[in-house]
Amino acid sequence: MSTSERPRWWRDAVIYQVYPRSFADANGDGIGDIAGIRKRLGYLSELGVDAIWFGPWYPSPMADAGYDVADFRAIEPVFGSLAEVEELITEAHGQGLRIIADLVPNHCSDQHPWFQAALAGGPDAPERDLFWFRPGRGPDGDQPPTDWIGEFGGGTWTRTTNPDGTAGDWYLHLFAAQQPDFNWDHPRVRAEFEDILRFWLDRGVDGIRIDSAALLLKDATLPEVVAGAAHPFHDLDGVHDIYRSWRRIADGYPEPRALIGEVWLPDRQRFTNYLRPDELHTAFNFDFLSCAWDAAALRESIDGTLAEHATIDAPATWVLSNHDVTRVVTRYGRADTTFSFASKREGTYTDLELGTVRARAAALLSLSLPGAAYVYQGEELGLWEVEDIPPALRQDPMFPRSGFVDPGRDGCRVPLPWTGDAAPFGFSPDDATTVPWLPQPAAWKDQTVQAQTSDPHSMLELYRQAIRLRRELPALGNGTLHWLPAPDGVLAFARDPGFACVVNLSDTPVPIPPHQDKLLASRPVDGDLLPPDTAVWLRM
Ligand code: TEU
Ligand code: CA
Repeated sequence: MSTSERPRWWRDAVIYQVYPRSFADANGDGIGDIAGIRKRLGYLSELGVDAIWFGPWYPSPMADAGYDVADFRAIEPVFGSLAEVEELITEAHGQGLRIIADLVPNHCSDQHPWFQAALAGGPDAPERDLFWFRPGRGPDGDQPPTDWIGEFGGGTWTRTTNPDGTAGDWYLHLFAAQQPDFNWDHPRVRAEFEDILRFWLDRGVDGIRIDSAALLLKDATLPEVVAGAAHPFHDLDGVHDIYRSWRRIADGYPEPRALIGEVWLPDRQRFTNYLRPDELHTAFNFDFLSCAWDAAALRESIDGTLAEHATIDAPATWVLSNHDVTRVVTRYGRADTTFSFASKREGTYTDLELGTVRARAAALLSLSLPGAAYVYQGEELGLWEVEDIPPALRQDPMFPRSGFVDPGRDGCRVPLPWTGDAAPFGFSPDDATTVPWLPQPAAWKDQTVQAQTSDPHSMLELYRQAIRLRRELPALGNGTLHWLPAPDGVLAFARDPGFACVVNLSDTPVPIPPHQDKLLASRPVDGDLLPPDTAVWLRM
């Protein structure tokens, strides 16, 4: 289908997340690149997805895997060139695939020219106003301006040294110290990002994923974080004006463009505020991503999501994982199947076989709920979290910033296995000079695209069939559902015309409701009993 035929495509798309460092490495330096992605585009169109979201591809010192951006209008040379990205966009469009770029407006790299000028110019540099420079507390100014805890753990301020060598002001960074926060109260910051937005939309990008979208504004009086009081940097009301102006820009293009928010907020109403008709088009459903493998909890998450989105006619999204969270197969194999940044601990026992069975059922659940669905690269291969990466090879700043307690996010970012029996599994060419930037487990020989292709029981073929059916069946995609009567521990819903999905999360087999055909099951179903941890799609 050509990309112009479905105007509000984001409402029911299947969106595949490519993590550029780990997708495919064409030049053999062990790091994924644009040329590698272009070689593997056929894989994505064959998988049947509608759009591809690319993690940040900008020049970056990689203090936070590219979320520390040094130039928002160029491409990291390790990944390739702007010309190659332009060709990628054209090729993807030719195959009916839409492209989503990742924009990081909350902060930049400490190597960004504005921040460099702010440091070099000393305390009076006008560029300091583009960031949050403040004197320290205490007689010598050696105490940070606030005691805020950053999103990666640890403090949020780093002290600078003046050009004359004396100790200077502190600057704010909600993430790593190499990621100074922009001051969004400054008109130049706003104008700059409107221009950057146009830069990418002008290049034919169909959507923009907005990183840390709820964090941009800060309370300039810098109060401490107090339970029950307004938070100094989460979800300030004024942030909505920024997205209203971005929406006007996006809507100014003839072809439909989508703004997609990364909004982590526990309050569903505060979350959907970002999706009002004149703001963002859609946002990731982290409520669903964080939910336990439990029928009552999932039903509550699904109902709460749909009800809240319906109030403003916004499309729901269904997300099982991304590059920040524990891989689904690992999470669902643990005793505690929820996700939270605070309780993410490696080495907790996990039953990968059980986790895989559940992840298969979860795939059929998330691909049949009303709205859009996201697939994080490797989810379709059933990859698990790599928990034994040697500490010396870990790259994620979360690891050192947590005092080496939180293992960080490297375990879900290991390069994809494509072919062959040994690392690099076709991720890099056979004659590559360098090993992949994170080591791949030897056991991934059974998880490669090649090994799974044509195996009717593989995760990959399950995803391929489910996405194909989702395209064929008019009942799937955006719309509504109604719940069917079901025993405790079972999710059963129907969608018109003539479709039902039943997921058994209880520990005993349950009868499958009367139906015409079984369209697809997450594992073999014998007769009319649905085994535990299994999902089935039915023609009614
Ligand atoms: O993640 C943002 C993010 O996960 C936090 O804002 C989240 O709210 C917090 O950790 C919860 O306590 C995005 C990217 O996805 C991530 O990879 C980057 O490291 C981060 O922004 C900084 O750019
Ligand atoms: Ca490379």
